[in-house]
Amino acid sequence: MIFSIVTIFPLLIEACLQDGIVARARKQGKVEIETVNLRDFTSDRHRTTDDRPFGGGAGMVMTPEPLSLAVQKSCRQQVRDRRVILLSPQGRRFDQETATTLAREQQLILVCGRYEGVDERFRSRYVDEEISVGDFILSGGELPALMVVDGVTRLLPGVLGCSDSAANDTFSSSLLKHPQYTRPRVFEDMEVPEILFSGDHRRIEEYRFIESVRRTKERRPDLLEKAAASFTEQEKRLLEAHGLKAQTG
Ligand code: 9D3
Repeated sequence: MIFSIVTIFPLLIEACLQDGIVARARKQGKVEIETVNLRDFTSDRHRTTDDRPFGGGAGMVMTPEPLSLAVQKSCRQQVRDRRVILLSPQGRRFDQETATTLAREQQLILVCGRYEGVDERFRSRYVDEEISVGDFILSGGELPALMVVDGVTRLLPGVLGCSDSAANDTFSSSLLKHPQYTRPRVFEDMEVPEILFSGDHRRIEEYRFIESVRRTKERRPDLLEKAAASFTEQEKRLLEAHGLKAQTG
């Protein structure tokens, strides 16, 4: 996978890629990440990347020429499966399914928006897909682009070791994680649930499943609705015995 990140803040991007799983994958050559400085594609003395909106109004708009030149320069010749992605509040929400789909591409060109947005003509001619990371206001697309790099990179072959592997529990994908404990056995007068020392792995899995459902119901009922569709009859009985009614049929 090649990521090309078009931005006016290449140092911000590089700073975030110095540590962690993505940095390791990059050093090992499992992913290539290049930052493309948008200002290198300007032609005026002040290296301008934005201008006032036609029709008036507050805020500035990113001009199309530097963006198009930066994207064209970033396109690798040998690559066949490539997508140009604009990070913008108008995009579709980034989720795990999107990450999985994007992980199949050979190159992702991530364009970080700034100011009030980009000129529509750049968007319509060069952008394949717009992505948002959630319903809150950020000051630009750089942090969202890093989220896409992180979420996609950890899905690439050989990037995760088996210990931090994607799916450990049977229900890990659809429910929130159950409470977890490690040493010490007593911390500030709080003990670890006894069941976890029982050695009875079937009952431990049941306990974890119940706690996962409890948390998901409390915090993310939207997730539980989807997950409940694939609960087995045995799981439904177990939940009912613990006062947790399965949401759907
Ligand atoms: C009309 C009011 N503007 C807010 C002051 C709209 C607006 C423009 C530009 C809001 C945010 C931004 C900059 N944000 C992004 O470029 C962005 C973003 C985000 O703000 N939230 C979630 N995902 C993303 S992806 C890119």
